[in-house]
Amino acid sequence: MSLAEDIFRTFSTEAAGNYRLRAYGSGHIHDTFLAESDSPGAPRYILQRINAHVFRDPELVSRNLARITPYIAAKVQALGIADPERRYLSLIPTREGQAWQTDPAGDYWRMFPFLEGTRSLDELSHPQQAREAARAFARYAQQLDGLPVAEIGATIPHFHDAARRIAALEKAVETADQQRLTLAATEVEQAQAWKTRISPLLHLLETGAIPRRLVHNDTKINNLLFDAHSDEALCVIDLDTVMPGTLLYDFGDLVRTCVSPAAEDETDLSRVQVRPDMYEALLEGYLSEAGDWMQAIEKEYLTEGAILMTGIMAVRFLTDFLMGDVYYKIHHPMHNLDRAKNQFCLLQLLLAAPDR
Ligand code: ADP
Ligand code: GN1
Ligand code: MG
Repeated sequence: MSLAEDIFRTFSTEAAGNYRLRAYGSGHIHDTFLAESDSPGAPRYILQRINAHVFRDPELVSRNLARITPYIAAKVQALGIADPERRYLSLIPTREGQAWQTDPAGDYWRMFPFLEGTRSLDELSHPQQAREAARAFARYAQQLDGLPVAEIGATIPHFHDAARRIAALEKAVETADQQRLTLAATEVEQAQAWKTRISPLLHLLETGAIPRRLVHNDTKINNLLFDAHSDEALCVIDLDTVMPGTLLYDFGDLVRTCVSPAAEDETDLSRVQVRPDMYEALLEGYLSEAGDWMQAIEKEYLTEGAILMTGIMAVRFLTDFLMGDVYYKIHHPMHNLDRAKNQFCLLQLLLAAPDR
């Protein structure tokens, strides 16, 4: 029996039939498994091993999750909407009643019900999906608003700190092998230009003029589950980076992953585009949930978030390439460089977009 199967059996499930596990999803970080039974109608589950290289304190990640999931569930239930179960993530406890399980190697595992009748999208095809996604992530930030910041620890300190990301790139440039450095020379220059461009925004973030609050911090579009048969956005997932940040991060990462018809690793850069209708739908959808809880300065600078986050991702992919691919899962040797080129291309297009 595999380790994942052993771990699966430590969680409390209905003992209906034999479960089989297989790798699932297109996330870059955790090891995600879908558990399916051979008994028709038996519930399915998502089992995940937390990536301990990325999350240095997996116990904190697990504790945060055990705090956040019931909090959001209660908020969703209070809305009185039909079928609330597909609209929040919940943890399946272990047979001993714990919110997570450790294995002999010291890794941390958790399990969720598989949210049936949902789908995750890597690219969007209609503005209606973009509007829905933006509303869902804005609502999620609003739901987090009442959770005391002090109760949630920073699972990745300085996660979207652009100055540190640039510093890490500069360090990687010093130690990278010559071949990788030559391949990445243009992108290293592009990173420096971006650094200059965002300097006024960084000042507003550093001084706290743009407020820090609990946000999702990883609003990539495949971290949202849509209804399988409609464009309705149902459930925000991948909650490990819920921690203090700014709304610019959430809106920005959403723009980064929704505005182009091409995936973030598309190598045909002519396919990377800023679709104006998508962009408008994202902004309109996000602001439609803004209400009083969002400050004027947050609304004013939301769109700068796209420049910030697209640049941060470009720099992170580039740094990982120069470091020898130590962070993101890659599927071929140039994968991180391809992602970086794609994101720098998107960044240039966003900077040139007339209505941004
Ligand atoms: P990663 O941090 O590696 O991106 P995620 O938590 O985002 O991990 O999970 C990876 C993918 O697994 C998601 O993009 C989604 O497709 C799928 N997934 C995760 N949790 C669930 C769930 N509870 N129900 C259905 N699908 C899920
Ligand atoms: C990672 O976990 P996933 O695949 O949703 C990364 C994000 C990046 C994204 C780029 C914890 O997100 O910050 O934006 O890849 N998550 C972490 O695709 O580093
Ligand atoms: Mg994910």
